[in-house]
Amino acid sequence: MIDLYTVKTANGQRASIVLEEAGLAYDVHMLDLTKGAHQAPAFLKINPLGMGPAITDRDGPDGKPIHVFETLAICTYIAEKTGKFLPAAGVARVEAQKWATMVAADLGPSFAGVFYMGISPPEPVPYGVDLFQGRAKRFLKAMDDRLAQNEFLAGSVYTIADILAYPSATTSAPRVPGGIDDFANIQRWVSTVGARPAVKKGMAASA
Ligand SMILES: N[C@@H](CCC(=O)N[C@@H](CS)C(=O)NCC(=O)O)C(=O)O
Repeated sequence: MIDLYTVKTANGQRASIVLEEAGLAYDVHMLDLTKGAHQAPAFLKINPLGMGPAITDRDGPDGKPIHVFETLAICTYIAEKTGKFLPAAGVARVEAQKWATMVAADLGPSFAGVFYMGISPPEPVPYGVDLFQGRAKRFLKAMDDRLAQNEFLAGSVYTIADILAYPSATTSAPRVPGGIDDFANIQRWVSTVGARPAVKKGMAASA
């Protein structure tokens, strides 16, 4: 059994989608950020960074419980535990890791930057908003070009790169003007990925 500590954002949705896709049983614990649940001492023992999502796998390596935080690490952990959604070797594995890292390290933080510069402060910070919107658009364009040539981000197989990217392209992209309107290949991919029953359930679990 896995305990999922989630949030109602793209990051939380990534974690619940990968658990649904893997077909693992999990209990949902919703973290209310507005009430500081992510800073509670008990949660800091699970994720010392004080951010959601995180998971506790009661049946981790060597049968011992393990805590996993950071969405890229959560998706990789579940993929390796189940042998699903991360090819074992070869070009598809490298591509999955490249695009999964791009989403976690570049695209997601650009949307976070738009939030911290333009949505959460009492007065938007124009330089920051322009910077992060521009970066988000640049990374979306790269994704769109990739999806023009490939069904999925890693190539012909659905992987954790798609699982990480889907909530960014749906929940977060409206933070930039036009969202994904100019990106026909991302729209086609959103339709394909969004039709998967596990993706629908995973999105609903962190909504
Ligand atoms: N790099 C982290 C980002 C996680 C993150 O930013 N979580 C947000 C909610 S979407 C959060 O808990 N923020 C609270 C805070 O930063 O204090 C990941 O991929 O898991």
